[in-house]
Amino acid sequence: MAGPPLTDSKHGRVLSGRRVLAATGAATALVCAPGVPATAGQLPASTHAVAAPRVVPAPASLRTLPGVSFTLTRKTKIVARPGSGTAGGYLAGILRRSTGYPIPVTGAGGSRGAISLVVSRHEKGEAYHLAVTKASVRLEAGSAEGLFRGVQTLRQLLPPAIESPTVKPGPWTMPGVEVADSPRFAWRGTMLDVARHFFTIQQVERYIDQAALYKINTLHLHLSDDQGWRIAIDGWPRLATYGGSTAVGGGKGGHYTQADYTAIVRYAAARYMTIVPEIDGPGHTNAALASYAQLNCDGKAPPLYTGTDVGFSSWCIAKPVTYELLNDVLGQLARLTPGPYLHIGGDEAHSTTAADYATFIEKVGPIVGKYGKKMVGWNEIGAAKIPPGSVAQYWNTAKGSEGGTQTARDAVAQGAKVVMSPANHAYLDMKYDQSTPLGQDWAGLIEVRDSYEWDPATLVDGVTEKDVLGVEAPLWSETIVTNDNIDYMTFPRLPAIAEIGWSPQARRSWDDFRVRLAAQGPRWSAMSVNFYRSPQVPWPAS
Ligand code: TNX
Repeated sequence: MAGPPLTDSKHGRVLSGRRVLAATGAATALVCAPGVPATAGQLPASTHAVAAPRVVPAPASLRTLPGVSFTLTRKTKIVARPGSGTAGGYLAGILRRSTGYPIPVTGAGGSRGAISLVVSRHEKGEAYHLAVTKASVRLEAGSAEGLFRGVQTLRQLLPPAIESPTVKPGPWTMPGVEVADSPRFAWRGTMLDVARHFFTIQQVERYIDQAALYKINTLHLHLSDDQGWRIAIDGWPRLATYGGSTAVGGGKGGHYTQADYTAIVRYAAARYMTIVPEIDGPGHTNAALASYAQLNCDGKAPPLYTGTDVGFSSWCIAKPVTYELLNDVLGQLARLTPGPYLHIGGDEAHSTTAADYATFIEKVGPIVGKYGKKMVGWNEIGAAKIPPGSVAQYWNTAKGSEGGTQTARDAVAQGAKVVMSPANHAYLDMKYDQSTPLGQDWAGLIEVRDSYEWDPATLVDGVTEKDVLGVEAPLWSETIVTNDNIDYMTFPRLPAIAEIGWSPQARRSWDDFRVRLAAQGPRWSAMSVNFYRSPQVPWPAS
């Protein structure tokens, strides 16, 4: 993958000097900036160092305008034209905290000196166009969602301290650029396993904001597993109160009320992020089986489980009560979830016969459909009959036509799309190297470069670009407890997966990515993100 460096645009306007500077980690270029007095005999008139653009994910096209820059002042306002949704308020919230400027958001007004957000007929979906010139910043998109994605690029053009929660001195100068950008894939996801360890609403919201900065638009919540059931279900109260009462290691667990879940959905929606709820089955069901004896084939409830084994539990496939429960659970989740998907799990059903597994998937698919949703399942679902329009999430480590890839092809043959989460590239719970204090290593060690250097369109034979809906980086939480733990495993690997999902394959190269990634480090420091300082990345000295 030898894509061109980001700043070396197709217009060829970007100077090689910046690339040399970038390679040393001192990513600065000299551009004009108002308000900075020039000292006679020094550099050309009114100059100070402004960082060259280092945007992740790489925009489809970015042209730097030499000698041009825009500086935020106490007078800067955001003009958010009708239809621009939450983008203006979100951006203002970030800028106000660190600049201390009032940054009013108005629906109308002149564009001079302002940041204008405009919904335009010329762009479609998440595509956006961003022009930073001396006089103004203009962001155009075909939808509010596109403006929100463009805002993430705009943030990254400002100095890292813009992400600070407290007032910093500035100056707040961005380099002049023209960006034309749109995503490669529709599904750019991450997953939080709130079942092995429970995370509070505030923790989930923090994660949503971190992921949004990298244009992630899908948050998959793994709401049930052997160790915990995390969502209150009307008519089945013990699922949450008993099944959710513990966690891996025997901690106190927890669950979301339906109001809590709705709060998360709303928070995500304001960031144009779709929630995909997962109720795993037929395996990974011990917490539910422990909560209601009648769900078990032998009528006996097993004890709660707080270990980390997989594959020992199964719904009772022959009992009607299994489907009565799932009808209630999926019906309630469908009502609470505006997004089009319900994830039914389907992985590692080692205690379910192949015939029972197929029966189960074939019964659940129509329940999902009845509630107007599309079924998502781990790639094993391809072995069963699935409704067209389903989504298979590929998690195996095999490549080409090796073991595990056949079910993905089987799913595609039935009209499904594939979300790529190969465990040996995309799993955020794998260790970086042998010394990583958290995580697992069953799928291998995943340094940042391993998470970056793969192509979803060529990983599995018979699953090509048109079959791929997108990518997702799951964070399984057997070893993950605190925000610091979440941060450490997620950063810098989630931005790598986000770039795979967003940027054109031809624009991606590790040598270019690692330099842009390095520029994120000071941003994460400003945000108090406890990231892993990979030796593969030329972090700037701080
Ligand atoms: C496999 S991958 C699992 C999860 C574990 C994870 C740990 C998949 C669909 N299932 O149950 O948490 O490995 O890495």
